[in-house]
Amino acid sequence: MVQAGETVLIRGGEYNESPNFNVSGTNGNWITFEVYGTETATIDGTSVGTWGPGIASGVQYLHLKGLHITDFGQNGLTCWGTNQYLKFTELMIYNCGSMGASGFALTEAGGSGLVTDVELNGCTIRNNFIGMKAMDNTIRRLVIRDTTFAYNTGDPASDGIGFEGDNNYITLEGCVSEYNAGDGFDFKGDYITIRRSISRHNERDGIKLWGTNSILENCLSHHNGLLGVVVDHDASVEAYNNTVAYNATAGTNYAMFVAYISDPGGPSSIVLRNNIFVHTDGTILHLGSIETIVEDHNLYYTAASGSNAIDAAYLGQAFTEGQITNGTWTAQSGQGSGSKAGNPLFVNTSNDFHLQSGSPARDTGSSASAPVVDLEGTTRPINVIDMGCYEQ
Ligand SMILES: [Ca+2]
Ligand SMILES: [Ca+2]
Repeated sequence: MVQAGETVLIRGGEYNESPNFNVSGTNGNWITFEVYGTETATIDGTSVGTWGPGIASGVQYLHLKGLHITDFGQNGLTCWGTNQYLKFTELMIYNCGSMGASGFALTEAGGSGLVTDVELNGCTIRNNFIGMKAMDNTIRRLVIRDTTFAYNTGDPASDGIGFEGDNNYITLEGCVSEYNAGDGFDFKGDYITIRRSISRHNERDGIKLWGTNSILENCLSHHNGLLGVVVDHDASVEAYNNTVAYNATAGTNYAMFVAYISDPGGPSSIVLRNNIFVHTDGTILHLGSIETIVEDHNLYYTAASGSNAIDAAYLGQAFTEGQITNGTWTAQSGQGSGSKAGNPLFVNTSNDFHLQSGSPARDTGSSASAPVVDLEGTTRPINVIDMGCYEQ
């Protein structure tokens, strides 16, 4: 029996089994299951059964590193509740969940108790029915770094990572969610921070932030089917140095929607600073029921003729790019300091959202609240702060 503080090394090969991890370490003496060296160890559900490996209810201080998990009809990996202090490093979970389940269910129906203080680092969750999910009100203090959610396409609601419900204190850094059938990042809890992350080519929304006290910084949301960024009613979000471009590929929609209309509730609070919005099919920014707003140093560009740049429903007015440029937006709203309209001159409008020289977004941002590094980790500023997720 493995003891607290010990590491179990797993040799390469294919393991046709579904292990139940039911051992706990202690504070400072974690138990680690780690694939040996550069070998590849795959837990393969073929002819094993439907449920992939599980973290047993009550397990603490456990670290899984390097395992591949594939071909389970239910979840590839499941935490069964009342778990605290778990780490998952460089896992690859793929081709799981064909029965309507997930690659990684951080919590699952039938589990019991909160799952808290969890880290994912460098994992890949791809080609599952759903990517990663959690049940309502089951997660606290989760950090996900450098993890990719891709091609999870089981049905039209299959998110890359979707934590629908009241799951709080979650940070994503350096993550990518792409080519999923549903949303890229879908978080409906409070205290959510998404930084230096990319959501692209998902068939529904790029980034959903549904709760209060949330931060979106240095993110890139592009070529998603519906909205680039959605902030719900009763929410509060601060958004700094994001690039939101060429979303609504499935048909006319907004680039960003604040106080989402289909979920009635109280007004939302929003801070928008140093963001770039480019949009080709509809109005760029919808501001619904607003409690407080701070909007400055953003760049707006729409190639849709006749479209407005800002639909300020809370003022009962909409504003064109020209009305941002000529000061009408500022005069009516009291916002818009340093904001402008114009083509940001991306290097490539399909896949490279760095700014060409001469871009109106270069050296025209605000230093207030600007993140100290950009999406790629480049120290900000170079010369003066740029708008958008890249500093040059
Ligand atoms: Ca969703
Ligand atoms: Ca600069």
